[in-house]
Amino acid sequence: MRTISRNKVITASVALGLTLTATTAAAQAYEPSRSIAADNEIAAVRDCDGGAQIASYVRTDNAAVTIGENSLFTPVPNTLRTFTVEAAENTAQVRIAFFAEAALFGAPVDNSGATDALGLEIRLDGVALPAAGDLAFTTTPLHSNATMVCRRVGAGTHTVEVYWGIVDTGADNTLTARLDDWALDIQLNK
Ligand SMILES: [Ca+2]
Ligand SMILES: [Ca+2]
Ligand SMILES: [Ca+2]
Repeated sequence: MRTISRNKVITASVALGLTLTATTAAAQAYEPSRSIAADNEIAAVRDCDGGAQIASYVRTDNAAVTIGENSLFTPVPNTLRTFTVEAAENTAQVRIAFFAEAALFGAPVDNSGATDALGLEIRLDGVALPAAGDLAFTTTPLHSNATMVCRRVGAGTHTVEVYWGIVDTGADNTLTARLDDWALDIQLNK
């Protein structure tokens, strides 16, 4: 069963790579609410050990998209993808990585303390995977950033979609966010 208890692992993405920081949420200045229920079936979503590769799906887009402030996260255009796990496979590991040039405009120059951020969620079958649940994808203009999540799923058709939104901590800034030159990498393994 999936639960909606809050995940305590925050993934911080940095330019051209991944840095994972395990800490408590209380220690982070940036702590947006999830926009939807999160998948916290810990054993299924924290450690993913797959076998032989089944399929690989990579999609890229070099068109910039921009959003303003909204209380709801919204889909990143063209990131909705479906994949199928054949009945004969029974289950498969799915590993989903998202890379993009990301920018948040309008935040205070040092953006310390009550941090504003571009938040990002990778949703599998409509549920945010936890590593991306509290993810500040960027807090400043123009970095190439990345994040990755994983899960074992059952036979059938599954959907992946990336969502994003702006978190204006303190509601005291006029913020816009932009994604450009992104890649969505979906890998299926036995
Ligand atoms: Ca571009
Ligand atoms: Ca603010
Ligand atoms: Ca604002």
